[in-house]
Amino acid sequence: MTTLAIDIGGTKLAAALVEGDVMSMRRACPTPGSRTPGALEEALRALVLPLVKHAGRVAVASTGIIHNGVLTSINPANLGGLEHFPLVAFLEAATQLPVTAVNDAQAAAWAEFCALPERDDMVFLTVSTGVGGGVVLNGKLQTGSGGLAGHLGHTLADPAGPLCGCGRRGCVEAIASGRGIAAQAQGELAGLDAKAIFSRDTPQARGLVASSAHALARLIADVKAVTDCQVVVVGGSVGLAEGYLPLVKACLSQEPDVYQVPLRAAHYRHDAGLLGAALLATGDAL
Ligand code: ADP
Ligand code: BMX
Ligand code: ZN
Repeated sequence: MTTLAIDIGGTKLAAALVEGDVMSMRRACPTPGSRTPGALEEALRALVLPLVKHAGRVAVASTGIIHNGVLTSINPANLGGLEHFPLVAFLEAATQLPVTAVNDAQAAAWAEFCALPERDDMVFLTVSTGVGGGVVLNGKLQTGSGGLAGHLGHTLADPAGPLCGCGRRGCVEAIASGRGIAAQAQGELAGLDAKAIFSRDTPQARGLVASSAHALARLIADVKAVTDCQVVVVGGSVGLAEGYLPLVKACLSQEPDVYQVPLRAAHYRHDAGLLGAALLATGDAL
């Protein structure tokens, strides 16, 4: 059966048809910035309706805590201020198909786990609009009793750091994410997004990228201590940006030996969330 996979991120929405690990008719559009669900509903309808007739089910990977089919933002700033959205109920009504939903980084973790040559314990980290995570231990994706498991972007990087949209001060996300990088920019970089900041070769731009990589490397050392995982896979548009992973590797190498863990770029690149949602919906592991 063909799955219509949907990825709801803080910056972009993507959808595609998935059979096995083959993806077709991929479409994407910007995530609307609105505190009300109407704009997201409209964007989702326009994105998925052309694909619905080809599919037998819908599988969603979405930013936010996904529990019992409902999306709750831990950091509403990452979703245009939207705090609560009845994701599964809305998509079932809009498509008339059965719908499953899981957090975007948890979904991507599952796809990336399935791509590993050995089914090692692994942690996936996305550095994108936010910083998300997914943990696979003993072959099982950890979602937690309420969907919160793996929200590693909201662990502490700096108690004196910037306020995070989740209400905590100094989360990894507030320093390392695309939004965090952009929010800290000043002077000639003020108002630019992370993509533009990465393209600038100035001391401030290099400093913001280096702080992000440092915070991520320290998080990875913490993750190693908590899970003893054998590999960490990094995705998201910031995580996959040219030169970023080597910076993270260089920072991690400064930590003591016990915290060292191999780092890899996401095998499925920007499609890990779409594919992982589809795989979880079918119960397949590649
Ligand atoms: P989403 O969060 O919607 O899943 P992305 O993974 O594309 O989307 O992450 C969006 C963030 O990545 C934005 O902050 C954007 O500025 C940044 N970004 C996009 N492309 C690049 C790039 N080539 N280099 C660095 N940052 C990028
Ligand atoms: C935030 C949080 C996570 C998400 C992560 C990455 C919200 C809306 N999202 O920490 O659930 O996994 O961002 O999301 O609270 P992305 O949009 O950057 O992929
Ligand atoms: Zn936070």
